[in-house]
Amino acid sequence: MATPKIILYTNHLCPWAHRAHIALKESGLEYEEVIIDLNVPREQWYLDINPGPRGLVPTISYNGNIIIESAIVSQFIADAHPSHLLPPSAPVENAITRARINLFVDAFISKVLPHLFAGIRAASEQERDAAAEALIAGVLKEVEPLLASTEGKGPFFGGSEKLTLAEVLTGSFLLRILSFGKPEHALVSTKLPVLLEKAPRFKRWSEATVNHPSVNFIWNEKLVADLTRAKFAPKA
Ligand SMILES: N[C@@H](CCC(=O)N[C@@H](CS)C(=O)NCC(=O)O)C(=O)O
Repeated sequence: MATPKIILYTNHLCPWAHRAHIALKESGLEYEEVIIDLNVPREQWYLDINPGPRGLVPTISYNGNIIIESAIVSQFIADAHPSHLLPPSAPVENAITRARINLFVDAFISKVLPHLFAGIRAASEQERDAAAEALIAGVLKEVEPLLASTEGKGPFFGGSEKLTLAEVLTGSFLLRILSFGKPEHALVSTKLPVLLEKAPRFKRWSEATVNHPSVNFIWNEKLVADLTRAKFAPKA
């Protein structure tokens, strides 16, 4: 296959755009990067590329084909360049693996992630602690059981030794979950790191994921924490 020409329109502080970086890096694909300033209204040229109401990031141009929405972009990359991230959809065992990854990511995004944002926006200590408790409850009920296949095997989804699409789609959020509760940021309850000890599979999986170079190469913990506070945390 000829080397594709890929342009990634992105912003390194956006967890959704971050997914595309992980997918491209882990697939070993070269790409040109265009940073979109999210602090100013999008220019018309970008709205022409990504026609949604707000001109979101990420967008990729793949040999001139425009693809938007981070999950679709990441899946497209994994489909167009088959690798350890995601098996081709047939035979049926592969389709089952793909369904399991989709279910896992859906559980994480819908049952765990909302409590991270609730913790950041909480107006009181009590609300922050309640959000951390709800986050760990979501992990224990929805995510920990789906990580049973990592027991005694590789740390990534399904017991893989290498990243999978599951980590591509969750890694940027895991970076935030594991760092925002540190005392130096205290963006969510500082009890969160202790609470996460209750979920040993999640702990091993999430730590392996955030320590992987394809996941953390654009991550700037302090900058993201400071900007997240400025944008979302209630003003004192
Ligand atoms: N559902 C979209 C969400 C992308 C998204 O919300 N991106 C934000 C940045 S994190 C954005 O571009 N916001 C536009 C703005 O802030 O003006 C995806 O997964 O790609």
